[in-house]
Amino acid sequence: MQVHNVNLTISAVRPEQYPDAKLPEVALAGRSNVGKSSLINTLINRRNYARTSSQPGKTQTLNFYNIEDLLYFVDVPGYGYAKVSQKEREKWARMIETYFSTRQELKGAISLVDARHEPSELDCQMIEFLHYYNIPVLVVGTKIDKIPKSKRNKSESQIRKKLQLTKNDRLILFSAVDKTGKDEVWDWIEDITKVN
Ligand SMILES: Nc1nc2c(ncn2[C@@H]2O[C@H](COP(=O)(O)OP(=O)(O)OP(=O)(O)O)[C@@H](O)[C@H]2O)c(=O)[nH]1
Ligand SMILES: [Mg+2]
Repeated sequence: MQVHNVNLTISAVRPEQYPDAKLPEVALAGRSNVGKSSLINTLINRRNYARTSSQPGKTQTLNFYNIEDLLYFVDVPGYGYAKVSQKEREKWARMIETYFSTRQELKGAISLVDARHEPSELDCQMIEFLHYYNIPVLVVGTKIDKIPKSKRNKSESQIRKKLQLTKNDRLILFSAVDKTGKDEVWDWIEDITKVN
């Protein structure tokens, strides 16, 4: 998809604040700093539309990006940032649970993991959570420009194994630097949301 029109429609914490445009939604989740905002920027061909963070753990709202009035990307605040208080964590968990368990417009989730490392326990919990709610999953392994080509297959199988991905879960290795995987990610999104 060639994207020309993007709007940050709303930053929401409660269901009353979600947009009511009835467009399909794709959520992006992953630990803080994994590259969620960078993936959005790459998909929409902007350098810094979705703010990439100099301050990890900062974004604590669901950010809805309206893409061409066809669909929304929902940037989910990152998990696993050490300096976030227990109270903030609980607030985050409630917000996420509410959104993923009730949102009719949600068609699928992109779960990002850093392809350079074995996925963390929190990454595993996120996948379990998405499976539990029967949400179609695309796992994106980020920052693969930092992995030599000869080691990418190994990284892929490590991610599949650790996250216990099923045959219904797609896995795509991605780089916001050299755009590897961008077209495949768009294909999955178009497929899941039935827009193109
Ligand atoms: N080399 C490389 N760096 C990347 C890539 N994607 C993101 N980064 C860098 O990783 C850092 C974090 O990226 P963000 O896109 O802000 O991560 P985020 O998941 O949105 O972070 P939070 O909003 O804090 O949850 C930034 O310094 C990016 O430039 C990539 O594909 N390759
Ligand atoms: Mg971000």
